[in-house]
Order: sequence, then structure tokens, then C-alpha cells
Amino acid sequence: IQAKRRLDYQPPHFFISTVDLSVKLEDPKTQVKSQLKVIRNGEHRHPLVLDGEELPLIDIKINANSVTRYEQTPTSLTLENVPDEFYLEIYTEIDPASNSSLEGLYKTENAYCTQCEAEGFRKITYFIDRPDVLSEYSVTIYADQKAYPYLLSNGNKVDSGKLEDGRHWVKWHDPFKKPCYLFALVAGDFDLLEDHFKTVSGRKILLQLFVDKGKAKRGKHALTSLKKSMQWDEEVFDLEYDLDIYMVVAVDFFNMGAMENKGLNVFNSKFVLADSESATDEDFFNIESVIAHEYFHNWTGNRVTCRDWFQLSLKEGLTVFRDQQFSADMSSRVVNRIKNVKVIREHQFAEDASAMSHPIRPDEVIEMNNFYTVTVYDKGAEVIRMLHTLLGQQGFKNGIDLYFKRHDGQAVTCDDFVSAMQDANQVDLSQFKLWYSQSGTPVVSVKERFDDATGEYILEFQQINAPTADQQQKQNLHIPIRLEFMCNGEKPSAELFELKQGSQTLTKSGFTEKPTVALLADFSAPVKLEFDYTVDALLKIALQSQDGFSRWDAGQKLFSEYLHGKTPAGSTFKVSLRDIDNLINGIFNDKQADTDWALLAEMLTLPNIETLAQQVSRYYVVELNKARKELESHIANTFSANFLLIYSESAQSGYKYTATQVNKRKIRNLCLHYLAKTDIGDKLVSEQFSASSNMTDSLGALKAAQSALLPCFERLMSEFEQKWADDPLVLDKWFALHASSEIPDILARLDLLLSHKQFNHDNPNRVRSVIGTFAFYNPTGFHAIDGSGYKYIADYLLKLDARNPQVAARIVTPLSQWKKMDEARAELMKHQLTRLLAQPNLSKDLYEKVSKSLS
Ligand code: B3K
Ligand code: ZN
Repeated sequence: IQAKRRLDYQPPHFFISTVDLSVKLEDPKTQVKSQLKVIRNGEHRHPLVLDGEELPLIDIKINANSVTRYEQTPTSLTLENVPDEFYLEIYTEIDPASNSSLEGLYKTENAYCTQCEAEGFRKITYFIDRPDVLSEYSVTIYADQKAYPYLLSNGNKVDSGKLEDGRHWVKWHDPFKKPCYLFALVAGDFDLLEDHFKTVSGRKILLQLFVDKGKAKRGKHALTSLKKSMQWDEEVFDLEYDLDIYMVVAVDFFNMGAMENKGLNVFNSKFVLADSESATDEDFFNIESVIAHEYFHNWTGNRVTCRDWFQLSLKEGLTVFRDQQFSADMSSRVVNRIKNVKVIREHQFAEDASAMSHPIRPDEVIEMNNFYTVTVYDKGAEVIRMLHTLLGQQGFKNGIDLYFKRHDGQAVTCDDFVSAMQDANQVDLSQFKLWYSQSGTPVVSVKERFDDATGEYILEFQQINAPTADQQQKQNLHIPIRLEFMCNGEKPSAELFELKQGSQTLTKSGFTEKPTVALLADFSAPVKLEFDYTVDALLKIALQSQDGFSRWDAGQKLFSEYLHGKTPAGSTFKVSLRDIDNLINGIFNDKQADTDWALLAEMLTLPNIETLAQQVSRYYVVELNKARKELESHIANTFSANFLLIYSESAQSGYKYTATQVNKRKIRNLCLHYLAKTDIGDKLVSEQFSASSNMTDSLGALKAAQSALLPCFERLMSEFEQKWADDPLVLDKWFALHASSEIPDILARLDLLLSHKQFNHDNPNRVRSVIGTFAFYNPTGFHAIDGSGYKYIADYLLKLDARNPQVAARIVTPLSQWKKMDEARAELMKHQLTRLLAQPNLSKDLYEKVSKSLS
């Protein structure tokens, strides 16, 4: 198996200016006829090489004449001595019903649907399947009218008709040139929700949302979110929608969240369907954010796309940054920032510390689908955010304007993006660009000195870029560090420090006493910070900083250090239980807090075990988990009166997805989480569960019961199961709660879940909710010292890999991250990885991740 390298990029030998596709949907054989206008790129004599996978070729013609001389391999079709410009007709047959990889054209329970990014188009027809080949598409779809009344593709519907045999056809034309990964086709019977959006220039856009029959009322929130996104992009980035129609289809079988196909987004139904009874506030939030993300891709991804897949962060990092800014504007900026930072610290730091470490612009790839990672997406967004921090909102906007002015309609690189930012602002970003090529989490180590006599305060910064699995040599990065100085009786002052060298000093004078400094405010760079804060300083920042993020972060630091101090990892910070009590007392007494319930809830939440694991070089899973549980119990019992008071104050009637209501439910369920660990827990949790008429509060009760191992847990879970027996999307929450339960016989429980009548091994949502949740979020079960958890996952992956390699390769992640574990567990994990690697016909997806983790 061969890796592709970024530096080997060569422009395509041929372009394809137009594509005329005709797809006749039928079981088991779907006929695909493709007519391509092929144009040689420059003067050369290379053959035309087309990509294609598992494609039975029926016929092939050049300028209407059948071709007999061609070379076919399992992944390509080569034609020698072709003209400089010609029409190529290719006729293939595929079987969507047996395509369980959910890539290419596949058939779900009641619909046909495509997923082409990254390299799925080659499973539909022979093509030059790379993002720098841009073509104008016409697509005609034929299918049985009764079973498939809606036949959809990109762009505008231009014609349609009926055939005599009960079949019908629809023809689509997309006027915008696009790479084949943005092609989409959907056929099915749906409920349709319609709305309109009037653009800033006065054009009326038809919005259509297609959902499973009977689910129309759950689609309203997605449509509202779409309109908000369209308006936000006009207001903030002057970006207007370009086609006259925008369609979104929700499907049940989908490998990831959603896909931004031009004019025809395809979504995992999980990110579309919501109403108060069946969806949580978090679901509502995620829908708004994923709808926005895919919509924003219309400019950052579709109008300007990637030259090659190594540039993926060009569109993903930027689009994640845009959706984060949007979410922040829709609700609370601070709470959203906390959310983003949690993802980085919990998942991205783990990836950087693993064998899969890679820069946001990878250099080597075996299976592209393995690189849709938290590094490319979320660290990518942090890199864009740093540009935004360094250039300011206006400077950033000027850069974006220049980027579109230069590159609209093109397939470009990350360097092109940075150049636009640089030229629009006349700054030198050459050192900054290293963030694109260098992997790993930088450590910024800071020391302070204060001179009583002169009033001078000195901060000595050092950056340490340690070697990673993929890269030995590192260079110094350009790291923006926000600081806040706090002095007694004065208004805190903020400042942006740019760390560019290995060591650098910042000197401030004029202090009458040693200031308290809060470093890395707003998480201004994706780094780990080392600084010997005093406990008093952390308490002061946590309770008095002007910056909500810094307050939360200081509290998290106190919790973390206290917890590590309880394990063999230890801590040099001497945080006592008294300090924790002081912190929590302070948080409760804080006047600002009751105006922002959501931030209060964040401040009172302990870092999760996965985040704690990333703060130390050795992960003592059992000890850490125990310490964390004990601390939660302590907090619950020491502050039960406070929790109870807020619990009753935050009660509300009726459900609306508004910031005020969401924040109240959030603090209320946090209080319940703690109160569950007191002696009124069982009663209170049962009461909330019975009284609740919305999913947020019902699930809040179940989660509280699970985490406190309450007697009522099993009973409430079966009530829930009965109520939602026919709704697998809702049952996913139930599956996941069971799978993350830290009960002794967890593997037997998993077996039961897998044989549940709503479980379906071919549905990625189901597989993720049971198998994924167990591997990622059941520390005691997964890391059981007898290795049974690891074996369970490996056994499952051996079967899953043959059906759906993409999903298998995602779920192997926790197993591959064995480096931080103790020797015994590390050996057991490696043993399972070795078993996987020995599997004949292992997919490229799993091969890449498993082999890396063992080398
Ligand atoms: N671009 C898609 C992801 C495609 C993943 C392919 N394995 C969704 C998104 O990021 O918007
Ligand atoms: Zn995206």
C-alpha cells in the first residue's frame, strides 16, 4: 500500500470541461452513462488515466466511436494516444444496494444517495477524481416514480418527464464548475418542507428540506438555522448565495455529519431532525452549527476549492472558524469558546500525542478519509483564529475579500490563502505559515520575576516544540499570547504578546505590587501552557478576571492539579480540598454568575477524564477516575444547599430553544448531576424524569442517574426505551448511556445492545452510539486490566472493517492511543492492534492507522 505525498503534486494532464451524466436507478444494476468533454492540459503525450473502483465497464467511446484498446486495473482505466480535445462516453454498471461502505452511490432503506468526498466519485463512474479538475455538470436521473418521486441533483432542475413503464426522469444543470467530490444525487420519497430567503441583493431563494416521511415537524429548526446562516454570512462576510435553490436532504445512513454538495447538501438525519420532545438543547445547537457549516462551505470550499486533498484545511479549518464565529454570535461567545477549547484539549492534543500526529496540512496520506481529523478541522480553525487575532476583524475581512477576488472559481492551496491575508494587510506571515507544516502541540513555558525596588515585572517565555511521531525536526512558531494583568484596586489591563523566538522576554514597569497575570486568555493559541501559578493567583483569576474564558480556565487548572495530585502522576501545585471549596464558594457568591447560568455551569464542571489524560505524560486511568468521582461527591455533599437552591430557582415551564431557557436547563441539570450524588439523589432524579416533557431534562435525569449509579437508573432506562422503541435516532442516546455505564458486566450489556431490535450493524449512528461510545467514553470498561475491553473493540472492528472501513478506522482511534498507558495496558492494546494488522484484506483505512500505531 502506497502513500501519496504532498510534494509530489503535478497538475492534471487533462481537464474535463463538461460532464453529462445519465443514471438509471434500478436493483441490482444501476446504469451510469457519462459523457465527458476532455481537453489536454498543455503539450504532452501522456495517456488519459481515469480513476475507477469496482466498476464493471460495459462500453467506452471516443467521439462516438467504440474504443477497444484500453487498459483496465482494479483502480484505473488508461487510454493511450487520445486526441487533444474529444468527447468520451463511458457506460458502467453499479450495485448501490450492496454498497455498505456508504461511499459512492448507495441505497439505504428507502432512498438512493451519494457521498463523493473525498474520493467516492470513482465508485460511480470513471473520472479524473481529484479536486483540481472542475467541470460543468448536467445530470439526468431515471427511476420508478412511485418509489422515488423525488429525483435530485446539483443546481437547477431544467427538465423532467414520464416514461411508459411507471418510471420518470428529471434533468439537472449546475452552472457553477465544480470538482466531482461536490457532485450529489438523491432519489427517494420524502416529506418536503419549503421556505424562502431573500438575499441582500433582493433575489428570492427557494429553500427545500427533505426528510423521512412523517418527520416534517422535526425539520423546522434546521430551516430556521439555514436562514440565520444565510443572513449572517451576508452581514459578516458580504457573501451572498448564488443559485436560486438550496436543498438539504436528511438520510439515516451516513458516515459523518453532513456534506456540502453544491446546492444539494446531504445530512445525517441526526443533524437535521429536532423537536423539544425528541432532541436536546445540544442537538438543537449542533443542528444550527452543522447547517451553518455546510452552508458556509458554499463559498469557502465550493466557490473556492482545494487544489489537492493535502490542502483540506483550506476549506475545513476556515469553515469551522466561520461556524464557530456564527455560533458565538447566536448565543454566548465565552461559552462557545470554552466548547471549542474542550475539543482541542480533549481530542486534538490526544491526536498530536499519538502515532497519527500530522500537521493541519498533512504531508503523507494513504487513505484520505483518515484525514478528516480534529487536527485538520479544529486545530485548522485555531490557526485561522490566530490570523484573526493578529490581523483584527477588519484586517481579516480584507484578507478574505482579496482571497475571493483572486481565487473565485479556482482550486487553490493554503499558501494562496495566507498570501491573500499577507498582501491585504502588508504583513510578513512567513513564520506564521509554519503552523501549516509543523505538527505537534507546542509547550509555552513561562517564568515570572518581580523587582520590588523598581516595580518591574518580567515574564520570560520559552517555546518548546518536541518531536512528534511524524516529524523529528521542529522550528519556532509565531504564537500570539493574550495576557491580562491584574492589580489590586485597578482595572485589569489586557495585551497581546507575539512569541516568535525560542526564548523571549516581556518587561512591564510601573507596578507598585506584583501583578497577577492570566496567560493565554481566550486560548489565543493551540498550545499547552506551563506556568507556576500560585493557588492564590488561580483563585484570583477564577473569581476576578474580566475575561470569562480565563476565569473558567483558572478554575479548570485548580481542579486538574488537585486531581493529578491524587494519582501517582502527582502535581507540583499543592492544591488542597480547602482550595477547591474556596473556589466553589467564590463561584457561588459571584455576583456576575447568576446573570450567566451557562458560564456558571461550565465553571462548576470538572474537566472530563479524557482531557485530564492529556495533561500528563502517564495516564493513570483508574486512580484518576476514582479521584474525579470522589471530588464530585465531595462537592455535591459540601454544596448541596447551593445546588438545591439553584435547582429550584432555575425551574421553568414549557420548552423553547432560546438562550435564556437553554442556559437555565444547563445549570439545572448540572445541579441535578451533583445532587444525584447526595442522599436525595434517587428521589430528585426520578421526579425530574417523570415531570419532564422535553428531551434535555429527561436525558439530564438519566445521565445524573447513570453517573451516580442510582438505583432508579435501570427503571428509568426501560421506561425511556419503551417510549422511544420506534425511534432509533432517539434510542441512540439510550444506547450511548448504556455503553458508557461503568458497570462490572459491561461487555454482557454491550452484547445485549448489539442484539437489540433497533440496532443495525450497517447504520453508523447505531455503531457509534454503542461501540464508539464504549471505546471513547467508558474508561473503566475499555481499559479493564484484563484487556477484555480492548479485545471486544478489536473483535468488532474485524467484522466492521469489511462493511464500512471509514467508520472502523474512526473507532480504532482510542485503541491506537496506547502511548500514555501503563505498560500492562499498553501491551494489551498493542496485542489487539497486532491482531487487526494480521487480518487478511484489511482496508487501507484501518491499515494506515493500525500500522502507524505499531511502528
Ligand atoms: N466535507 C464533509 C466531510 C467529508 C468527509 C469525507 N470522509 C463535511 C464537512 O466538513 O462539511
Ligand atoms: Zn466542512
